[in-house]
Amino acid sequence: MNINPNHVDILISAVKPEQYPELDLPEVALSGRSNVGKSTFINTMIGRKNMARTSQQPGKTQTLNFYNIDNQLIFVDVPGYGYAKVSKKQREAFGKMIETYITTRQALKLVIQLVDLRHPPTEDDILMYDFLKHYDIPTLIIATKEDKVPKGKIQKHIKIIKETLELEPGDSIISYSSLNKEKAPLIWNAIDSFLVNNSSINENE
Ligand SMILES: Nc1nc2c(ncn2[C@@H]2O[C@H](COP(=O)(O)OP(=O)(O)OP(=O)(O)O)[C@@H](O)[C@H]2O)c(=O)[nH]1
Ligand SMILES: [Mg+2]
Repeated sequence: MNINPNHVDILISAVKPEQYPELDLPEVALSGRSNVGKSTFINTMIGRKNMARTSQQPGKTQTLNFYNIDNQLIFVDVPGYGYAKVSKKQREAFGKMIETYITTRQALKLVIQLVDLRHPPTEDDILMYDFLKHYDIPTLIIATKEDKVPKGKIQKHIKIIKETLELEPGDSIISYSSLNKEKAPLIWNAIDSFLVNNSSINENE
């Protein structure tokens, strides 16, 4: 996929379905723990510094943020889970918002679930992956912060993630560093083939 970073727009920040954009484009949503690097991932994949707001403080993203990527697809930045300082009420509201989006959105073609390459997936990561599999959502796992793991240990960490999540055969995992962005073209290819092969999920909704 060839993306022109000058043709990337934030469309809308939504909390409920009436606010989702009405564009006939496939949507790719980002899920993962707070601070795992979802917003940074979007920025580095599109070659823009600050399109999606990032922060060293967890809990930065609080709405579903839709980004029109060069009229080819829409990235949906989603609030992270597992951030202790968010109130119980807010956590429930985020949970509901994400669940509604993932289970009803016809345009959703792929969820990119980000996990931290340094550590085994958390309980929340496992719950999220199981939730996606329960709804048959095609999933690409990106293991972030690859630059913080010694080169010789990367494969071992990937194996632990695969085993802990009990990754399904159709799902792939790619490690990634947003500092060097070396794998961005590879990930674009993976996204591309998911979009070609999975044109319809949630089609009965
Ligand atoms: N070293 C390194 N740091 C990263 C990488 N990706 C993200 N970070 C850093 O991790 C921190 C959190 O990144 P964000 O992109 O804001 O995380 P997020 O998942 O969007 O967080 P929420 O919006 O709270 O859910 C920032 O300080 C990033 O610079 C990476 O590949 N390598
Ligand atoms: Mg974010």
